[in-house]
Amino acid sequence: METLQWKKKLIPYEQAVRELEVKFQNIAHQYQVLNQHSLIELVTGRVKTISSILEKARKKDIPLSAISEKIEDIAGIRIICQFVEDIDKVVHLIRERNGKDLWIVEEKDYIENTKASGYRSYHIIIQYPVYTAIGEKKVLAEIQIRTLAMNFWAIIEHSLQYKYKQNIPKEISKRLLNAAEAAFKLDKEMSMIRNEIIEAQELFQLKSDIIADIVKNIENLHGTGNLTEAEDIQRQFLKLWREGNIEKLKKFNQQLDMIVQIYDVQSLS
Ligand code: 0O2
Repeated sequence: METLQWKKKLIPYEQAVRELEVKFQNIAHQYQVLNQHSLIELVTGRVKTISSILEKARKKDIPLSAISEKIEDIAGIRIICQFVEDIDKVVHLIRERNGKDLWIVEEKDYIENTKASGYRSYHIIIQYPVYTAIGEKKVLAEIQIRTLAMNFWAIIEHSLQYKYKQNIPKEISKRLLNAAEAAFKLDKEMSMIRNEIIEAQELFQLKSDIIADIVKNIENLHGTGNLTEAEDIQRQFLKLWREGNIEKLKKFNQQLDMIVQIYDVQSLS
């Protein structure tokens, strides 16, 4: 296939990856804002390189004319979560969109059914419609959902597979299996203290939200021209900030809200 044809062929996949990345990044952001802790740590996407597409087609005996129906992961999205439990929630969110903006073709649960290599991840193959400058096309895309630990292992193992062209020496394979077991244990241990970790993350988020609010209020006060009062409040805030007591900071911010409101009313009258 000529280079230009490849470029044209890959356009819908590039668009699908960009759109899906934005969609899942939005979910990640909105969940964080609403729940004060993250469901999705990271979303990445890529279009398979021409060389990898050709390699896969050769390995699976797929004619070039059939690659868009037979190779499911030309468009690939990876969703990374902190905890195994979060994977179920992400899967649920994707299933809820089935038949709306995407169509689920297949689910592959390599977490329940770990691969012989030690690979763990949850895959959802979807059909996704894109509207490009060259028309409408429904493309297949693979969404891989995994934890940070699963991702770490998979990235390392993938590099070794590439280096050894699928023939990883026995000794290294054994170590990789041990590492997969360690990643599995790490996920399990983290799940045991998940509530503790989430509480800590929520507290951190709450504190940074309150501090951002206080700083905005002090800036507003500055804007009303009450410089002496604003500086006095700034000093009180820095003292409380050093103390680090969230309840006191919260109360301080509530009082500050009222002061700013009074000045706003005065400036209107
Ligand atoms: P790349 O370079 O990441 O794109 P199937 O016919 O369903 O058995 P297929 O299409 O290979 O065969 O599907 P499978 O097994 O679900 O794998 C799809 C993708 O999952 C792979 O794409 C990898 O990204 C990842 N994957 C699957 N098994 C392993 C594994 O043992 N180790 C690692 N690191 N990743 C794995 P590609 O095209 O193989 O690779």
